[in-house]
Amino acid sequence: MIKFKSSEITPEKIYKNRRNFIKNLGLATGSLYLSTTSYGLSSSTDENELRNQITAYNDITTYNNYYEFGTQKADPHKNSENFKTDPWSVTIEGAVQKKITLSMDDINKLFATEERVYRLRCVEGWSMVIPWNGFPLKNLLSKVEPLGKAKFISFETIYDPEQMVGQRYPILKWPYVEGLRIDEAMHPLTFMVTGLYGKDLPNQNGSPIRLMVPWKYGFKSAKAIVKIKFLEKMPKSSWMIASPREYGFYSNVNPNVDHPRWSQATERVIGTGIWTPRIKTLMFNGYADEVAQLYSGMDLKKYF
Ligand SMILES: Nc1nc2c(c(=O)[nH]1)N[C@H]1C(S)=C(S)[C@@H](COP(=O)(O)O)O[C@H]1N2
Ligand SMILES: [Mo]
Repeated sequence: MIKFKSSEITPEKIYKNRRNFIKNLGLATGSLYLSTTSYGLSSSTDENELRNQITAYNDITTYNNYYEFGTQKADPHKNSENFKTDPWSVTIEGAVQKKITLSMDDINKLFATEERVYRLRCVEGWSMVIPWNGFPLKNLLSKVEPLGKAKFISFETIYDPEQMVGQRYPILKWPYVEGLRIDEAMHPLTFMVTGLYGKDLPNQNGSPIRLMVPWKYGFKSAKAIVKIKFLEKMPKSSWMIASPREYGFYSNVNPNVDHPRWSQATERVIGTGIWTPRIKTLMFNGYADEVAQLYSGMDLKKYF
């Protein structure tokens, strides 16, 4: 394998080099949910190639939604530079036998990280493919004993308007809150993210720890989480409070259920040129085989 001085190369080059290396050995990469033949530099507009191509590190880290740091795509990258993520701790509380607080050091010691290459489909109609590092949320949840009456879980981002300029304005109800049903939270695809491209998670992507639920619209994946609560009742997320007719609790990616103001049938792949056609959005963002049974018998137009 070719050796680089680490100062000479971007994480992307290290990453692609490592993946090629792994591929040449004929080993699996741990990216169980995407084809491993699909990265590369092709400019082909073949839809599946576009759908599976890993997004460039630069795009993943400079085109962000993180309203705590501003509403323009370039704002989080610019405004989160000095955000303090150490010390950090996550508290799990609510309908549990005994609440716990874990520091990031505890979390890093307790849970071995793995890589998951997941699609991220934003409700706005764009998508990326991101090589995340982290561990299944269920591993973290197994550290508490939920009470029988617990049915839902909420996730809260840190509230710190001194550091987060966006929280000084009532753009959303702060802190940012999201929620899942317990069975969704316990699903093996539901992931706590602590890194990407094999590096520490950049501040603009939700450092030091964020959620990733790949079959749901991106806004379900709350960033910079400090609190996780077991609940009897369905929590109201910040987006549901902001606009209930546009944003539902489930927010499963669904090409057949349009947003009131635009179609959800197709998506723009970030990093491709403006002339590159949009690709078709897949049911449950392509994860239907794994997750469709969670919603059997449910009217997904009603429970959007
Ligand atoms: N706390 C918080 N989490 C958030 C958001 C936000 O504004 N605040 N934006 C969400 C939206 S709309 C998307 S699409 C994803 C974007 O994640 P990325 O910037 O890592 O691509 O983060 C989600 N998590
Ligand atoms: Mo989004």
